[in-house]
Amino acid sequence: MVARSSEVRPSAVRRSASPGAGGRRARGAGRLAGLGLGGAALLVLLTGCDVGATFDGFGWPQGGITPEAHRMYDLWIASCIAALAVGVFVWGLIFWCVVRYRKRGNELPVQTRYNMPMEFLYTIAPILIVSVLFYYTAIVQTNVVRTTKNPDVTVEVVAFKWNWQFNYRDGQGPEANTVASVLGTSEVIPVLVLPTDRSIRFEETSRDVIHSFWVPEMLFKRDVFPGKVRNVFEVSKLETEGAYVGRCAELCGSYHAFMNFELRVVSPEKYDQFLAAKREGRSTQEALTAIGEEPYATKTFPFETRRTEANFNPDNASAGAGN
Ligand SMILES: [Cu+2]
Repeated sequence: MVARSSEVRPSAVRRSASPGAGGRRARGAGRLAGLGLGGAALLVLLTGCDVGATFDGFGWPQGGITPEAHRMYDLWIASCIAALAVGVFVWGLIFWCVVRYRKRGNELPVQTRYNMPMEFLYTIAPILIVSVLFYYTAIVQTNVVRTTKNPDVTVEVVAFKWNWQFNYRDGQGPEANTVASVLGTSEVIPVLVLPTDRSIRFEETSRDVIHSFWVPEMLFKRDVFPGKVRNVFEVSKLETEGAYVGRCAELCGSYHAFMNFELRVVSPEKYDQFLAAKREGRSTQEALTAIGEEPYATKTFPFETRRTEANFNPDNASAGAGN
């Protein structure tokens, strides 16, 4: 930076050069900034469950059903709190400057340059903030995408236009065998039955285009690629029994929006019985009935193509079947 001395009045140079008021002010601002940063870092350290519930998750979906979902949720809440803390601190400084240095006459106010504490603060504070956010993001991300050698359950997710097949496997990788399978059709929504309290590995592959496997309550989605790519992710356990809608989250064609499935989380005992029934050759609906579950999806329904003659020939609607 080149000093343009013509802009700086001699009085200003004298005042900023003196170690009195300017130095104290800089130290005060430095202390304030340190306090703000420390507070932000502390807040990031805290998991913000209660705060999140109070503020409706700051826009993040609540009610995750995996430990990984809770960690992602906590990271989001803590990041929001940290951002708000920094925001409030900056707004405070702005308003303080507006009031403290409001116009008092026609003379140009003191022009301060080369204030090392301030310049240092401007540089270090953002680096610190980004470092703290990066640190916690890296920890959570590593946890979420971690895979293990021997998960309790391995399910192969096969996506195709516009439905899903779920293959229960006897091992990992493409060489493992399918021991039971659930297939979605135009009439029946595929129900993916999985147990609570067991680690589950999802191995994804597509038969045609790119899809994306997404259960909103897992707070996680991952693209499903065609070809040799097997996209893999794991959850350490499913915590809550129940039925959850699953979706395709990648625009894959005309009926992408209707490419739904249902995740049915049951007890480990029921899951074993379901799998045994399937291995005996029973249909998914029979196996679900056998374990006392609703045989068909309860959270979503097969899509209606609405392909009537009226859709294709709007001018001849009266001659067609539907309108
Ligand atoms: Cu799709």
